[in-house]
Formats: sequence, structure tokens, C-alpha cells
Amino acid sequence: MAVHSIILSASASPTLFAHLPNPHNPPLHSSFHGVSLKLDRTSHFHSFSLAATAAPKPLIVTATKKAVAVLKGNSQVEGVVTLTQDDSGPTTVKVRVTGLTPGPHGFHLHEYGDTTNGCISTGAHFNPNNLTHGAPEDDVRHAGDLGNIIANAEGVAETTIVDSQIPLSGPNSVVGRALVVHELEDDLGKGGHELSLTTGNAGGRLACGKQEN
Ligand SMILES: [Cu+2]
Ligand SMILES: [Zn+2]
Repeated sequence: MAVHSIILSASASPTLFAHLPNPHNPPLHSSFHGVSLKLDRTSHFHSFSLAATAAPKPLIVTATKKAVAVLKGNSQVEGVVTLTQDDSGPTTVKVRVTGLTPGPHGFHLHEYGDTTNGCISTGAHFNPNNLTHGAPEDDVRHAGDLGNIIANAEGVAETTIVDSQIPLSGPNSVVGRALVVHELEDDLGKGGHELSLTTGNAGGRLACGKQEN
């Protein structure tokens, strides 16, 4: 009660604070401090009560989810992949892989996070909709089909992928599954090889890692 009336008079006459006799008075100081962020000229009593009683409520309206995968294998290829997702929007995948041969390499999200027997334990491409292999931009694709990453002359592939089929929560969450980088270029389902519609004929698995929060 007392706090509210102090605040109200402060809002009616902001210069009052300049004349406060004791700036070291702890309760008065803290109540002014807590409300000052919201103290716009247009504020009225109800917004003050809200600010005073619900102060811990976060002002941020988006919740960002995050996961990280460290890619390793039986070769010198290694990498770090960071995935972030705001609310239910697309997932942003930041990739840096080193030790590759220059050129394109298939890059997929595989079904399992298991790497106990090397990258082969990660299973097939993550495919919750039971479709055939394709390009990231295709309607018919595995959810895990992220296309190719391209290594430069130094063998470094650095890129950012934005994709809507690999959420970090919900029934099709990819957290706990693995990312895999391959030996060869993914033909995106269009190569005419017997493996084109299952793996993109991307060859061996050079490095892999499970996405973890
Ligand atoms: Cu793969
Ligand atoms: Zn696939």
C-alpha cells in the first residue's frame, strides 16, 4: 500500500525524487528501482501493480532451443555442429567440418545417436514420414536430408543450413540423433544409382556425432 502510493505520486510528479530527503533509505530506493524500467509517462496504476507483483516474469517472448553435435570418426575428419530453433520456427544448423577432401560431401541427420560401433550405428537417414531420399528443398525427402556441405581447398566446410524438418522438440525432435558427414557427394536422389533413393549414394561415413542439449 505504502509502496504503491509512493510510486503513484512519483509518476504524477517525477521531480519528487530529486527532493527525496534520504536517498539511502533501502525500501524506497528498491521500489523506485524495480519500477523505473516500466515507468513510462503513459503508465497507470494497473501496470504498476503488474510490474510490482510479477517482476520475475520474463520479458523475452521467444524461447530458443539449442543442441550441439561433435563429429568424429575413424579419419582425420572432425567437426562441430550447432543447432538452434526459436519457438516452432525452422532450425538453424551451423556447421564447421575440417579434414575433408575438397568438394561436396553428403551431410545428413541419421536416425540414432548411437555411435558404439562407429558411424554405422547411427542407422539410416532420419525418416519419420517414410519417404524416399531427396534434396533439402524437395517435398519428397527424408527429414534428415540436409544435402551437401562443400569443403574448400583446405578441406574445411563451413556453412549455415536453415531447415524446417529437423525440430529440436516435439515428436520429430532430432535431439539425441546423429549428424553424419560422408565421403562422397550426395546425388540428392537424382543420380540413377541403386542407392540414390536411400542414401544419395554418398559413400562411407567419415565422421558423426550425436546432438545433445
Ligand atoms: Cu548420411
Ligand atoms: Zn536421405
